[in-house]
Amino acid sequence: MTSLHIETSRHPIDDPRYVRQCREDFDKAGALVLKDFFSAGAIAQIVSASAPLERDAFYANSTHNVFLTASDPRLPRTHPFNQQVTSSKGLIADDEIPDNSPLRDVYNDGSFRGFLCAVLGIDQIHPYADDLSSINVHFAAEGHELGWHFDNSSFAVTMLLQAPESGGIFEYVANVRDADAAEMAFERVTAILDGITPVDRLDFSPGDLVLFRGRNAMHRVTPTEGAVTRMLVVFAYNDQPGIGLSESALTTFYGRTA
Ligand SMILES: O=C(O)CCC(=O)C(=O)O
Ligand SMILES: [Fe+2]
Repeated sequence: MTSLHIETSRHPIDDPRYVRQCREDFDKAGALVLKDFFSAGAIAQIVSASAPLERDAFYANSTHNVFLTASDPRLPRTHPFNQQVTSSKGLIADDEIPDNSPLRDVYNDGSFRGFLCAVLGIDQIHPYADDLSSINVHFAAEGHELGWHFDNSSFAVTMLLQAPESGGIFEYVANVRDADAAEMAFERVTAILDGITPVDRLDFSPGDLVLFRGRNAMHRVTPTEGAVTRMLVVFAYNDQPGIGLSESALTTFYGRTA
């Protein structure tokens, strides 16, 4: 148990019984929150190293549809393709994360990667081939939010670094669509956007590890309330080697390609 920064006595990620339980819980709910997964010392170090980077954060074009696709002027304004939501959070990319950050130790840790593979049910896990996508830190200052969307990737691995005073709540509706079957679920999407469908909340605190299947679950983060910025790290991986975002996707998400 040498995994740096991970509370392995509470979360024995090398123990097959513990791993099986996590996988069952994740499969059942489509989400998994492992409380106090990271050591408090590591979180404190990451927060103090990340907070000064907020002023360099990139703020992408602030509106998009739920599918993160282009709108379609041939369809009615009310069609989900044309319903724009706001995402005003900022981020820093992998190449801005210091080389000595504990985030890199965790991201590269063999036991951690093995644990993710086992829980996600994949054979391999690889970093992104581009220089920007693998580790990102998100910042949502007061009033900033992440609008309703489906992720492009089939799974997300995140850790909250700093909770806001209030707001900044992760809301979701599981199994809205089946992306692999090219299902768009326009009616269900509309009912969520219109506030008709009840939504679930995922409750997590700084240091908790969160695994989430965001491709078929529609989700958002509500606006931060109060003066404390919501800060969160996204650990992004692929199940195939050598995959990077396209230049146009990099430009959309980061405003640059390198
Ligand atoms: O900030 C969060 O908790 C979720 C982030 C998210 O959904 C995303 O980056 O796609
Ligand atoms: Fe997402």
